[in-house]
Amino acid sequence: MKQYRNYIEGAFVESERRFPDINPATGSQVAEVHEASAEMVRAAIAAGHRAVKGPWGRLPVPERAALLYRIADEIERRFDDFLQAEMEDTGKPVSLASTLDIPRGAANFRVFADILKTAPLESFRTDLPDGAQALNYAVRKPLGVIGVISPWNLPLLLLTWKVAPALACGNAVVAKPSEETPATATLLAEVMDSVGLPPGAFNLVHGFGPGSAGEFITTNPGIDAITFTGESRTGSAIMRAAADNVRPVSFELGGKNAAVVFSDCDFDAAVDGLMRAIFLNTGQVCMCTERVYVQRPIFDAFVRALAQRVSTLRIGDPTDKATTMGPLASAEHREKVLGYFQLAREEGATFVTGGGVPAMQSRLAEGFWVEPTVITGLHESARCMREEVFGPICHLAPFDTEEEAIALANDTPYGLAASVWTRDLDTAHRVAQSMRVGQAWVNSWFLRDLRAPFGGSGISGVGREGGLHSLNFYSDITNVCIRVPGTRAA
Ligand code: NAD
Ligand code: 6OD
Repeated sequence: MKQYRNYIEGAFVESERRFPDINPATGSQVAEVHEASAEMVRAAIAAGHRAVKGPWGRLPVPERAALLYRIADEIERRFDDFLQAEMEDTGKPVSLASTLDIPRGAANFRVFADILKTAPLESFRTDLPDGAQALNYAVRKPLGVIGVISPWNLPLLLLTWKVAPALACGNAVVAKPSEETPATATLLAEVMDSVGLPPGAFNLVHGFGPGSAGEFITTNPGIDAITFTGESRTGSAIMRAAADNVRPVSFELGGKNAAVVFSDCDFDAAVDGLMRAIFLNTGQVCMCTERVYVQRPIFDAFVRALAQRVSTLRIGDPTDKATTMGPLASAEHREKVLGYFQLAREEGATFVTGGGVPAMQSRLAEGFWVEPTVITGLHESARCMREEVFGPICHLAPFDTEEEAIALANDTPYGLAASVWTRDLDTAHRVAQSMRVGQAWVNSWFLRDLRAPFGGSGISGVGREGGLHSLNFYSDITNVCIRVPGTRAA
C-alpha cells in the first residue's frame, strides 16, 4: 500500500494515525495517509519561521525565482506520476487532468516567478510647502509563515495557485491538502525536496479540518496569514480562528453561478460553452454554472439542445482517453448531490435528463457515479436554486428582458462567477459589468490569465488573488518616506 507522509523541515514524517485515500472511480483504497498530530503541525510552523529567518528568507529574488522554475520543470518531468496520482485521488478523466490540473500546477510556479521579477513597486513624489520634496516608495517583504488550506476538486491546481506566490514572496508555507486528495500534494513535497528548496520553506501536513491539521494550522498564532479555498461555511470557521491574532485571510469560497443566454447569441457556441461550464470535472469546479437563464424566444430549443448534448457525454473509466465525465469525489459528496436531486423532485422540478445513478460495470461498479442532470421548473426561492450543489446539475429558466436577467443572476448571496452569451458588444459589456461577481466571462467560461484578479464577492470570498493581488496578499509592505531637502525638480 502506498504511504502519503507529512513533509516537515525537509524530512518525510510518519504518523501513528492513518486514514485511507480512496479512488472514487472504484471505491477502493489506493494509499494510507499519515495524519499529522498537533505537535507535528507546531514543528512545521516553527520550521517555517527558521526558514524565513535563515537561508530561504535571505535568498535574492533571482535565485528564488530560479528555484520556482526548477519546481515547474520537475513537475513536468514527473508529469505521468502527477497525472496518475490526480486521477486516482479524484476520478477525473485523463483528458481533463492532463490538460488542466497538471499543466496548471507547473504554470503556477513559472508565472509567479515571472510576476515577481517584473512586479512594479509604488512610488510617489510629494511636493512640500517649503520647496523640499518627499519620496515615498514601497518595499515588499515576506509576511512569514503562510497557512495554505485547499479543497479536493482541483487538488494540485488550487494548492499550487497559493503555494507558488507565497514562496515567490519569500514566505514559508505550511500546506494542508484536502483529506480526500492528499496524493499530488505529497508528490509536490517530493519535488520541493529534489529541487533543493531550503528545509522548512515548504511543509506539508495531512489531515482533516476540525480537531485535526486544519484547525491546528488556523489556531496557531505562529501562522502569519491564512489562505483558504473551500466551502463558505468553512471560511466562516477559519475567519473566527484568524480573528484572535488579527491574521490576514484570503478566501476563495463557494458559488451558485449563473449564465445569461441572450437570443442573439451564437447558439451552438453557447451550448458548447455551457456544457463545459456545467459538467467540467463532474460539476465540481467552484465556477461551474448551476443556474442558466435563457431568453424566452430560444428557451425551448436551448433546453432540447443541451439535453441532446448531455446524451453524448461519455461517463466511465478515468484512464480511458474517450471519457468525458468521471465520478464525484467521495461517497459522502455523492450522498449530498443525490440528496439535492431528491430535494429538486420534492420542490417540483422537471427532470429533462438524469437525476439518478448510472449503472457501471465491473471495477467501476463501486464508484461514486451520478448522472448528468438538467432540470427546469423550479421557483427562484427553491433551496436547489439557492444552495451550492457542486455536482453535475443545472437548472434552466426563461427570461424576457435584460434587467430581469441581471436581477435573477444577482439574486444570490454568492458572487463568484457568471457568464454572458450574446453577439451584441454593448449588451456584453453592460451585463458583464452588472454581475455582482469576481469573474464575469463573455462568450466563454474558465478562461484564465494568472495575472488577472481572481476571487469572489458576497459569501464567495474575501479578497482577490492573481498577479499583483497575490504578491500584495503574501507580502508585508513597508512604505519608506524620505525627505529630500531643497530640490526644485519639476
Ligand atoms: P471544505 O471547506 O469542506 O474543505 C476545504 C479544506 O478545508 C479541506 O482541506 C478541509 O480539510 C479543510 N477544513 C475543513 N474544515 C476546516 C476547519 N474548521 N478549519 C480548518 N480547515 C478546515 O471544502 P471542500 O468540500 O473540500 O471543497 C468544495 C468547496 O470548495 C465548494 O464549496 C467549492 O465551491 C469551494 N471551492 C471554491 C473555489 C474558489 O476558488 N472560490 C475553488 C474550489 C472549491
Ligand atoms: O484558476 C484558478 O486560479 C482558480 N483559482 C480556479 C478555481 C476553481 C474552483 O474550483
